Amino acid sequence: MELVFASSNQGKINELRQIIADLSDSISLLTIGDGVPEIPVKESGADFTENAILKAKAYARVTGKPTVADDSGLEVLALNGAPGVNSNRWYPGSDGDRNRALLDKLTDKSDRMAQFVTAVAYLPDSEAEPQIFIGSVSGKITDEPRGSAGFGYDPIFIPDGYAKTFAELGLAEKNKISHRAKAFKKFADYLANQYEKQ
Ligand code: ITT
Repeated sequence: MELVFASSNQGKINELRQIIADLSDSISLLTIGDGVPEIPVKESGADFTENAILKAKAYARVTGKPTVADDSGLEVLALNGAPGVNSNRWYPGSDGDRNRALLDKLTDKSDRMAQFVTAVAYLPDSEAEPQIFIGSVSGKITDEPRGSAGFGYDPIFIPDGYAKTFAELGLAEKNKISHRAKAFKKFADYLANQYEKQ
C-alpha cells in the first residue's frame, strides 16, 4: 500500500523510514518530495493526539491516500510537563537555541526527569475515524548538549538505562527504544492485523 507520512520534519522522516524498513515490501512510504505537497497545518490541538489528527486529516484530504502523522514532544517534570505540545514553538530559533534555553530554565533544578511522547494518528481515508497509537520513553535532561545525531532535543536527553544522549547513541540505537519507534510499532502491528483480516 502507499502510505503518506504527514510531516515536514526531515529528522522524523529519516527515523520512520528506518523504523518501517522491514515492511518495505508492503508499505511504500510517501513523504514531501515524493509528490506529496508540504501543507501548512496549524497545530492548535490541546494535546499530541489532537495535533496528530489535524496533520493526518490535512494531508489525507489533499492526497486522497491513507495517511499517518506523528505529533511528539518533550515533557520535563520540573517544568510541569513543558514544553510538551509546544516543543517546537515555545522558544524562537534553531533546535540548538531551544536546547540551550531549556537547559537555562533547569540550571537550578536537581530533578532532571523527562519523557518524550509520540502520538501517531492513522487515517485510511480523510473521513475515517482516526486510529491512535501512543509511545513514550523516560529519561533525564543533561547539563550540556552532547552528540550530533538525530534532531530536536536529542542532544540533551538520556534515556533511562543508558549513559549517552539520543544524539550520541545514533539513529539505530534510538530506534530500538524511542517514543516514535514504540508508537509506530503499535501502528505496524495494527496494519498487519488489518491485512490478516482481509
Ligand atoms: P511535523 O509536525 O511536520 O511532523 P514538527 O517538528 O512540527 O514536524 P512535532 O510538532 O511533532 O513536529 O514536534 C515538535 C518538536 O519536538 C520537534 O520539532 C522537535 O524539536 C521535538 N521532537 C519531537 N520528536 C523528537 C525526537 O524524537 N527527538 C528530539 N526532539 C524531538
